[in-house]
Amino acid sequence: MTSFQKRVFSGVQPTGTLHLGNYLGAIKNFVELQKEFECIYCVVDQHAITVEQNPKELRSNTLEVLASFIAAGVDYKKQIIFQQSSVAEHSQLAWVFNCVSRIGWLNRMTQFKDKAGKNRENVSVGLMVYPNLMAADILAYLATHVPVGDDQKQHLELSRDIAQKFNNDFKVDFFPLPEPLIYGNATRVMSLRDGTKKMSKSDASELSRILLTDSDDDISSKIRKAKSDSDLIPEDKDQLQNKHECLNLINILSACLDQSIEKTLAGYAGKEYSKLKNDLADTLIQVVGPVRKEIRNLLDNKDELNKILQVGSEKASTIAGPIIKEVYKIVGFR
Ligand code: AQP
Repeated sequence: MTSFQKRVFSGVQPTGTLHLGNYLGAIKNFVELQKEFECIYCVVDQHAITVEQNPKELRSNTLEVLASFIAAGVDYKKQIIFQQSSVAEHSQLAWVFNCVSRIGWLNRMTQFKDKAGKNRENVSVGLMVYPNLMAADILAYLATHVPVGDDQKQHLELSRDIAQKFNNDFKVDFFPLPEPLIYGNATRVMSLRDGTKKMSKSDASELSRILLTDSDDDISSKIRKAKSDSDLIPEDKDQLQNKHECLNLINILSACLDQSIEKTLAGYAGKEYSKLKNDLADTLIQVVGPVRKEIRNLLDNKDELNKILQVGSEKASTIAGPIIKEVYKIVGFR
């Protein structure tokens, strides 16, 4: 069994301004992992076009996601940050994986079912084969670890299945089976309007999510209006199981303070929601405020951001190029 060099890969879609779920579920961990791993972070614009995008907005969202990575603390000089569509190897490997992956596997993907809904016959083929492209993103770098939010767990399992099937079909030990890194108190941050739905860029309600670009006033107002109930906050974690909105607020605060849910809950047990909401708003202002300011500064110099993407793409191609050449040899293209 080959021992693979440890390498982190993850991506974020430029489908809109990033929110607290993207930050706490993924990007905060991207920053932590730099201490231990070689990291490759990608703005996955090819994934974004699986649903309709306005080209001008897609271009500006790409720079905003890049700025958000850097503002959150990803070191673009030490790590690789780049745009998916500028490295052709992603599409090249995705085609090979379209032929390795099985339709039955894709049919089981819950994200596809959720996003396609009743419109299944009319959504793009890209939306269905999205997980094959995701496997290609990761495996084009032989990445071993993938930090993601909980919603991407099933796609990661599919990436492992594809890697395994490729290795078996061609009797090689070429691809690692990438491991999901899903950790922290905010692996699934929920909507502020409905504690059973994930916080998402595409939710119709602006009040459902805290954006990394929100002003202090926006943050306070969204948290004040966050759905809650008229009971007092329960004393223990088990009583939170059916109180989705309360659990979400406690989870977010715990993640921001890097402390356990039990410890956070102990501070609010038996109290009204107003105290929790005030403290959460203050904490979020401390967390989001500096990121917002840095995003704004970075977006003032778009030439510099474009240069960072260019350098990142060149570095990424240097790694992916020889790997795809090898894949082509294995499948019999050359
Ligand atoms: N609510 C969330 N809680 C925790 N993690 C989350 N992530 C997304 N939402 C949450 C994680 O953020 C990373 C980037 O996600 P993405 O933008 O590539 O795609 P997504 O998961 O589809 O995110 P959205 O916000 O719901 O986008 P749209 O609305 O465009 O589909 C991933 O690691 C994801 O797990």
